[in-house]
Amino acid sequence: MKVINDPVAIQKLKQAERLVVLTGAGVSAESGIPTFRGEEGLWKKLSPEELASFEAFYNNTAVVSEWYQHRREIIHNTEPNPGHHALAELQKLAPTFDLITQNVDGLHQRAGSSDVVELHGNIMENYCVNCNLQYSQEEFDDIFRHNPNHIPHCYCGGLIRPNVVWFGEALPEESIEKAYQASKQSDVFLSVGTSAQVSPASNLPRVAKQNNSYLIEINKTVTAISDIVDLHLEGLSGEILPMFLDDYKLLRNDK
Ligand code: BV8
Ligand code: ZN
Repeated sequence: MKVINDPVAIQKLKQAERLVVLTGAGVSAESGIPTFRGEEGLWKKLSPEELASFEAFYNNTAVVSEWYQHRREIIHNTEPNPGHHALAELQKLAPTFDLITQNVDGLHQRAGSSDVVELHGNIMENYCVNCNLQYSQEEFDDIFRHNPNHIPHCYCGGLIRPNVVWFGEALPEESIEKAYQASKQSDVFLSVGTSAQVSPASNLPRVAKQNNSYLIEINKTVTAISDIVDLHLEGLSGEILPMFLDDYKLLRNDK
């Protein structure tokens, strides 16, 4: 076995019917997408409240819209990494599998994962705050390019915003409800590449633990939940997840 050597972990993974994975910005870091709170974090200079909130958008529409365009540019030029691909493979092998992500970059879907629960939305989708008209990224780019002061207006005159959940905004009811149910019913819960500082997503590992799920964390450092996990695998998710997948195949065949 490459990374799963703990006998309890081996037993739990052998028996597990329901595997739930929660991912954060760390799984996309090796694709070249900056995380939020790390040393190279997006929010090193400007704080999240100054950028990822409706108030910031409303008061500083051009700056916030440019920030999202900048992030879309980065995402557009990246590829899923081996960690994303390993999770897509894992989904095919586990009896029941739920992938819950805090990321808005869509890389899990591009790697082949399906039924991804996007707790914080998707940065490539946009809608009008006034009439709710949806805009594809191409349509948005066109409006943005033709608007010299970078204030993206809908045909109805309203402002067009990214389809992401900002601080102080409720998560999509259906997504968070599905995530809670899956976490509660999980046999093994993997928390990968998240600092576990943003609620309500950060409640999910705790809900899993309270319901006797076996908690595994993959992160390059310790996090806010490291004290409650059963197994902490330290390192880069792009390296650990493929090894985790290999081990999982071995122990499932050895049932
Ligand atoms: C809500 C927007 C209620 C999209 C994001 C005090 C004051 C004000 C608010 C609060 C407060 N206390 C709590 C709150 C609530 C707040 C919150 O939790 N704030 C935190 C900061 C304290 N939460 C909210 O506001 C949420 N809404 O509660 O609404 C409500 C209810 C009903 C009605 C109305 C309102 C909304 C939360 C969503 C906010 N939106 N993003 C965008 O622009 O992207 S949050 C942002 O953080 C991202 O979505 C991101 O996904 C999320 C979590 O961050 P991580 O993914 O964990 O990333 P981070 O950089 O932190 O960590 C990366 C990790 O990876 C690190 O651990 C690192 O070690 C590791 N790593 C790095 N590289 C690798 C790696 N690991 C492995 N391999 C590697 N290669
Ligand atoms: Zn409109």
